[in-house]
Amino acid sequence: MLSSFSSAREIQVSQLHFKQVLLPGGWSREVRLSIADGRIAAVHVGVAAGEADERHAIGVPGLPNLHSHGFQRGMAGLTEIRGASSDNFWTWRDLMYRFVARMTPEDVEAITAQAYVEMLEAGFTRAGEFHYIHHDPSGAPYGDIAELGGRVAAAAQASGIGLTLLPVFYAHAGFGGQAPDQGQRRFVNSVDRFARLLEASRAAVAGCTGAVVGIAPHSLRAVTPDELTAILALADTGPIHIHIAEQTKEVEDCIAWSDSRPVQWLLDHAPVDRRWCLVHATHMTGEETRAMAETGAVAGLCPMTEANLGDGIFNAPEFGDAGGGFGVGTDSNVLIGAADELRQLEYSQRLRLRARNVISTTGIASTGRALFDGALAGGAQALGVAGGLAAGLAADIVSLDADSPALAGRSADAILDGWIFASRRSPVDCVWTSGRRVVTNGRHHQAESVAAGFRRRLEGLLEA
Ligand code: NGQ
Ligand code: ZN
Repeated sequence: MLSSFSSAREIQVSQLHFKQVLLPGGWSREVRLSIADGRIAAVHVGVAAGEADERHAIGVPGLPNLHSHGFQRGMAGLTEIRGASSDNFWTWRDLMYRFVARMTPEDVEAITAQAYVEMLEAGFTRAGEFHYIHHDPSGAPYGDIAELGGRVAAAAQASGIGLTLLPVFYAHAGFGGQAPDQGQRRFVNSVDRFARLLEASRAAVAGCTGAVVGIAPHSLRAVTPDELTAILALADTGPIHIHIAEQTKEVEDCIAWSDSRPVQWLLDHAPVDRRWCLVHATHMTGEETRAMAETGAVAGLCPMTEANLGDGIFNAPEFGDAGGGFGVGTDSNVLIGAADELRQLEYSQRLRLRARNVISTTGIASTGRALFDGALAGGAQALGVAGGLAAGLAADIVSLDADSPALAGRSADAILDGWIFASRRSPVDCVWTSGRRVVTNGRHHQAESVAAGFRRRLEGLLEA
């Protein structure tokens, strides 16, 4: 249907009607979302479905995935084998570096596209790509210094997922400016070259609707204080992400270097505020937890990866009590699922505290709702966008299958609890990003061709 008032350029309008939908103010019934030019043009509550409406039962906002390394999808499940001694994060990282060493630009694009298709099928509508493979296998820049950022953008465009690209500054193997090691050669830039990379990255995402470019000092391990100051000066208004306090060894090394724990050091030396996302922030004292919450920075939690890598468990109750906001990320992409991240987040707390319904707003909403609302608000903030279904915002929408057994007879918050805690198969039905439907019946429209490209690339990579 075309709007009648358009003159030179006609704006396409479509109308979705939901029996129940989660709006910023809560669940509403009989709702029409009018979509024009990729955005929600109007929200009408309490209206019967009309002839021009495409009808759906349940609608929720698409969730932001605030932390992804898309390429790591290609090695998912390949590191679940123990080496000669004990296995840990650092031995996993050695294997990851070996995987990185061989990847071509075509590999990066095909693997990232597969990750993004899976994200969309899971109900994520935007990815925060913490992107640090920049150079060719020898460590030399490509002719276009943002070649690989461009490949990530191409994957985002092909899948339709919203992209917040976070070009990463990575220069050292450990605290105190240690020289980078061989496995890190594809990541490394001087501050000057990083400035050029950042400019080129902004150009590389030009074709992606609604793309945002932020910056990401990789970690306090990989960036010196002077470099941190220098690259923060290059950031415009976009988000700033950093890995922090993920592993206990990192905390110990930071103390040995600075006499300070990582989060404490960062809060003392950097202008941390609402633009920041502190990824993991696993190991914090109570004092650090409260101080971080007060900055307004988002805790970028990646519960599935944190479990897979043996990182530890985030101090959620104290952080929440201090008013801290969180979002979730699929990080290593070992298993991509929005419900999975939210469930793991809550279950890790239950196991640690031997309690139930830990991440909840007492008596106000269910745990599923608290997890979903938290991840939506914090994720959007961390990715530099506004989240939720409201007029003027991007039409990033997920519909759920009301016939899914886990949703039987449910309404409102119980739907989210059924999805997150009780679904054997994902109830995600359709997904729209910027008003365009990219998933139907739980399947991405390009799922087959993207998976075929992914398989071809993996066969090449794994036999090499
Ligand atoms: C990453 N992964 O950037 O992919 C890191 C490992 C590094 C996690 N921190 C690389 N989970 O630390 O150098
Ligand atoms: Zn990461």
